[in-house]
Amino acid sequence: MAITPPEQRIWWNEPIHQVELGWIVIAFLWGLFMFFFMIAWHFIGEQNLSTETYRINPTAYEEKVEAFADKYQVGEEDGVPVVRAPAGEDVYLLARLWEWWPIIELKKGQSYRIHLSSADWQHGFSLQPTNINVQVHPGYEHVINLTPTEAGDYGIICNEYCGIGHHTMTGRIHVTE
Ligand SMILES: [Cu+2]
Repeated sequence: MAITPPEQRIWWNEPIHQVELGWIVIAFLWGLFMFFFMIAWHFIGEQNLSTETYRINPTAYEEKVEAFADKYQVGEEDGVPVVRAPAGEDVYLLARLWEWWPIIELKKGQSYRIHLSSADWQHGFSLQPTNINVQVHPGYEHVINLTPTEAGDYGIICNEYCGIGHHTMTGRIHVTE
């Protein structure tokens, strides 16, 4: 079948079918409801974390993360440093093509200030299996106050498509007793 123009060239002046109009109205109202309910989810679902955010140069952030890793490194897994920061300390995590660096070790019940930023493109910080998601942008340093409540191994995945190696962009947080 050939692709032919619509019978009425001025198709946008055709009357809308009742059913179609009904669905447009429903979708529009639902969109509005979801938009305003985002504020409620901050309180009800403990989602949409509050972060402090600062402007930073991506290279300066990368240097901060490296200094942090050098200072507190306690081991290595698959060539990636395992870093154990003292309780209450600032913890730095870097997103870059295509890894979350370094591997972090935290203690259950202790509070930390987790810093997140990217060295290159936009990435998504998704902590598995919990429901913590933060958009990570180069040039912005986000700080989250975090107190792990359960020991175990947590995975970080990138949930913002960032190129050919996106699916390999993972990281780890170990929470010890
Ligand atoms: Cu990514």
